[in-house]
Amino acid sequence: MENQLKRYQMYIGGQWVDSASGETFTSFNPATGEPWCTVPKGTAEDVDRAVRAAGKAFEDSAWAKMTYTQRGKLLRRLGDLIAERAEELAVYETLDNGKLLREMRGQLKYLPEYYHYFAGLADKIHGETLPIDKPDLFVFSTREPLGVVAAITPWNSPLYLTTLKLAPALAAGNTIVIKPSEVTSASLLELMRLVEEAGFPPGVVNVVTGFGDPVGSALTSHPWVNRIAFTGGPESARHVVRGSAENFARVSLELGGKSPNIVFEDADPYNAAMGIVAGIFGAAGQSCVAGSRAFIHADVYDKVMELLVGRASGIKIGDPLASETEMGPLAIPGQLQRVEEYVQAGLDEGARLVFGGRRPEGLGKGWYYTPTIFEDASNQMKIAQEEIFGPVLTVIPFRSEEEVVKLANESKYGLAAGIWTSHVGKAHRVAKAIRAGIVWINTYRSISPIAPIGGVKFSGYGREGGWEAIYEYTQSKVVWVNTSTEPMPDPFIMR
Ligand code: TXE
Repeated sequence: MENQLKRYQMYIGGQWVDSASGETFTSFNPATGEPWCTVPKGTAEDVDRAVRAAGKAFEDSAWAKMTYTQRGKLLRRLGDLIAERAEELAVYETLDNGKLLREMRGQLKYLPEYYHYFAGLADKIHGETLPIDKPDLFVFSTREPLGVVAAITPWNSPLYLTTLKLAPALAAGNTIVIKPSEVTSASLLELMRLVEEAGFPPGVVNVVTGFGDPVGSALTSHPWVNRIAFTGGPESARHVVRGSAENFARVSLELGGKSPNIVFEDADPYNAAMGIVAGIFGAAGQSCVAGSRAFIHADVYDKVMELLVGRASGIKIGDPLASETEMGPLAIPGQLQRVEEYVQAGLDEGARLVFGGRRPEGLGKGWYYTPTIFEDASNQMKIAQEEIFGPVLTVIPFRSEEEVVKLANESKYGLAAGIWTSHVGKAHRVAKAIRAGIVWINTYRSISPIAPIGGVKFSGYGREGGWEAIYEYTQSKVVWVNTSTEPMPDPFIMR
């Protein structure tokens, strides 16, 4: 069986290699539950080799000597190559994580925009002249790359979440070692062929595949790593932050959320209902910005629920490669089990199941789950407080703006929020009052390379995307020049 599977290698220092141990692991297709490829099971030794390759490329290589404009050209070329291969890359993502080919195709076709955006920024990274408050001193700052970046990604949107780290890190002149989720290694390894074809010098981009322990932990605690960009769950994030203490590496964390989607009485009920569907059933709820708590004003509750349940009950579940499918399977059996446990917790705590709450029939061995809606729930229940990362929505009615802002903010998370209203003043008031890194008004799950993403509170810190990302991957250096012809003043006082 093993022999028939596609066999991948890792990409370290410009070479395609097996793991130092020679061991591999298998990746499964969530739509069928069948294995489809093998991937090297990386070790701490592989990590060390990759980080050293990245360190060398940063210190002393063609990359280190390149102008920012040249680096921008390479990034642009990579974006162009991704555009040419978008369809194929999208299929690899779907085979690995079970998300709709439609959605992955959309993401992959849009991905080049990120490389083009950061390619454009590459030669606009500059410092400032500082009008210092002392005579005879000319002072300026430059913005410099940080060094070796470690990027750790989850399984839900492998190349998109990699790109949010890779594109700005390279635009700023860093080098990088990427560890993809053990669930979804294939598309990143395919991307490395394009990195090679684009002409990035060896060691600038490296991939070590494998598990959190030992690959993730060896990477985040490696003494040569200067910056860690992590997307995933809070438990692993704690390990990452501890690992970073070894080298005081700068860290950014994107850890998901329990995002509120708020429907006011003056909202367009159809748009609001579809916004809720998009927020929680898009990607089968396996999205860091999933709008998993819907707060609906009591005056429009029945109307919006009718539209919402009507659309959710009509969602076509099935083969993620088929064009008519609207919801595919969950990525891993563990995720399916996690969803089932949360649904049981909701029932045990007294919430009422309006729709779903089971595995659909007739879909073979795939890891499918129905869209699920709970009502009669309180905001304190587990299903309203913990990130489920599956197609499970908790709906709670409200009566006033003040009440809903309090409910929305009563969460340890703070990644995203949706507001549905036709009242412009209310939209702005609530957007300001919500503690989250992203607020969408009369839309949901919109993304762009120009807009930063990131959370507050338990959702993590740091931002990905937008101009801010350049700051995340650079640091300033201040240079003081004495222009005076006078002898040095008293050496025992600060100047
Ligand atoms: O994430 P993990 P998992 C949430 C979601 C999900 C939960 C767990 O709620 O159910 O997290 O998902 C690597 N040092 N999100 O288990 O384990 C790991 O190998 C360094 C939210 O997939 O955090 C993988 O590459 N790295 C999220 C990455 O961390 C370690 C998306 C994420 O895996 C490590 C996915 C360690 N000690 C899940 N241990 C979002 N925000 O989008 C593991 N890893």
